Amino acid sequence: RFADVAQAPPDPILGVSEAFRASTSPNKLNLGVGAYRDEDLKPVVLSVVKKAETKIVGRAENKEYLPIEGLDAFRKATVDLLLGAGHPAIQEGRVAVVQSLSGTGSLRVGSAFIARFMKGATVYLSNPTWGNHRNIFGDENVEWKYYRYFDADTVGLDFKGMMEDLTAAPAGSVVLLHGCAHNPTGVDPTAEQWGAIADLCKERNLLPFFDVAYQGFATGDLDKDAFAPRLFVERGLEIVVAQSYSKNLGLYGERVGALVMVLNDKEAATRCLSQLKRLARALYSNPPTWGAKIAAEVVNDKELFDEWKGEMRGMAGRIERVRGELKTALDAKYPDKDWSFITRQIGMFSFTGLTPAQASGGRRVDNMTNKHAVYMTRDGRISLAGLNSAKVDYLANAIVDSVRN
Ligand code: PLP
Ligand code: TYF
Repeated sequence: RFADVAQAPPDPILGVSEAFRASTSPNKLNLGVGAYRDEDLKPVVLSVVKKAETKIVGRAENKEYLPIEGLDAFRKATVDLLLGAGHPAIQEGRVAVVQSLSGTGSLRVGSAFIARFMKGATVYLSNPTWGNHRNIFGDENVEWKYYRYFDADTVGLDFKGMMEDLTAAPAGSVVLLHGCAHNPTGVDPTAEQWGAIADLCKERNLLPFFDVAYQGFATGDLDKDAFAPRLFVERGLEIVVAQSYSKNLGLYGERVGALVMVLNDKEAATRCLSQLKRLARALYSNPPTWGAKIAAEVVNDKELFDEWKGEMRGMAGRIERVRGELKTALDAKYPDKDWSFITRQIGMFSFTGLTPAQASGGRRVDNMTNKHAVYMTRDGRISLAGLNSAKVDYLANAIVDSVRN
């Protein structure tokens, strides 16, 4: 019966971690998965998370199911974080929110909603984008297409191409936008460009669907990193948002996130929430409790919230520092090449351009991994969260060797 089931390909990102674990090289460096590491390259549990957990344990709460839509204190916290506490949309009751299984699960609930209530709509994804976006929409049989995004020549945004492609998208299409710290390129639109994208979405009746996986990780400031979705709402657009606490609270394995719809009409928000619950009921019934309690505890407690902001600045700051050190090392080793893109890019990643389109066929990435034991994704992305000062010189040598040969 199952003899004909074909082997599925390994995930292009998580497969890198598997290969890293299998490597016996003493120099091996894992720059694949986007998960924060400290200067000793060890995973981090934030101090605010430990404090929140102690408080929650002290309350000796039960393990009852949460409601389908999740923990109320968390739902409030997550919308406050996204829009800013006291936002008119919150006061007017036109925000529908379900706690879901981190960013991925929230995106999937959004995808299921599109499949059911926006039949025939196409989702436009940036080229390139986080690889799982294609699975998330494809598995719901939602058609997806690319819009131009990354310009390899400038190592920046192809804003003109993006606007042309979105202008050509049929009215009623969905546009997937990275709220900040675009994965994998680290290239975000400017404030002015965000304004133009918002206006275009309004004019062409496109639904913006924000993937907010790095709020606080781009600039170290939660409010600045929510600039884009807040701007769209300010301009009267209805938006859908998938939020994740994997990176900013370091809750990766706890699966904490939310799917949020900010609408212009309270009654529509009530009905949409009822349908989101209907979808979640069949997908997983109700979300997990522990991580949601932690996130709610941190966001809703002034002292913990302020401490969290400090820890987030610390994480974003460490990444920014190794970014600068890597650029300095590359400038010194290979001064004829312009490495300024490294410090222009934002967030956890650097898109090194080590494999310009199909041209090198991944040859340069192969050299990085096979010769230098630097594990990274084949699109040329490196996670700077996996780098420390001690390894900068080693990495710079590997990059120069791979670019030259
Ligand atoms: N979206 C983007 C762009 C991401 O980079 C990630 C994680 O790397 C996610 C969503 C979702 O991650 P999670 O499901 O752990 O929240
Ligand atoms: O590094 C990235 O881009 C992510 C990381 O369940 C990740 O793909 C890993 C596991 C997961 C979600 C995201």
